[in-house]
Amino acid sequence: MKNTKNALLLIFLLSTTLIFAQWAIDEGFESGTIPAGWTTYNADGDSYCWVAYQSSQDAHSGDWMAMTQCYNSGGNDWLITPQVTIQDGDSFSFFARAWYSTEDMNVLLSTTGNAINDFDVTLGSITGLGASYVEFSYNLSTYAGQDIYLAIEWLQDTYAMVVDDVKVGQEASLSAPINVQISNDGIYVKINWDAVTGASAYKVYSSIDPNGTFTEDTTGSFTGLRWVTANPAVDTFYYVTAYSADRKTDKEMPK
Ligand SMILES: [Ca+2]
Ligand SMILES: [Ca+2]
Repeated sequence: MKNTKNALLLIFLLSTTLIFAQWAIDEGFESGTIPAGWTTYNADGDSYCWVAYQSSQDAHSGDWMAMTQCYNSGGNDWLITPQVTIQDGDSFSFFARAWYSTEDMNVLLSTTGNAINDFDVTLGSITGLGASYVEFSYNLSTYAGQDIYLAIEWLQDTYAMVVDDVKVGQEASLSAPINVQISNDGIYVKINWDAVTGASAYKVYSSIDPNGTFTEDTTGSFTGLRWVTANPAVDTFYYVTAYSADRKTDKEMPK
């Protein structure tokens, strides 16, 4: 560690931890089809089953959703994900709603095949699902290391059911900024770093005590991957974090 006038240049990295899990399935049906690898069963035998349906005002995201319907009673159609290998911390989540009034559904899991009878684990049995989107989420850590299928079984209550934004896995963690460098010309402190994949914003934190509490430093201004502030009156320590939505990386000090 070397000290320059009014700004400390820190040589060590606080952390290089990088765990990069991510969504194995992240399906909003925006391709306009039920994608290859998915399976549907028209269990009620009528002429309708799960399809991709276009309506921007009814989709949870984008313009498309998965939808099934029945004009009689006893509608029962299955929407099944591709086989997916589960990692610790993974979850299965999706948004669902009735087209109108209410619908029922089972959320099911198979550790074997993707035939209807293979789905012998019931994650949830939902009755009275209303016409506003509800997010359903199930922790799959119990199945870490296993290859599974996940199913949404629609049980008709009224008319039709909608599903969108089906996700299996977990949010990718951002890596910490790297090549964080600091300079101090006696007028300005300038910090720059390499872009972090997936980051939408960065924040700089500072403290006059390296073992003290760092707080977000709003004295400076960002220009892309550079942050500049007036040379502080006292020695100051900094670190940089990357953000995407509400995610935050490990802190990374300049070197
Ligand atoms: Ca969508
Ligand atoms: Ca059907």
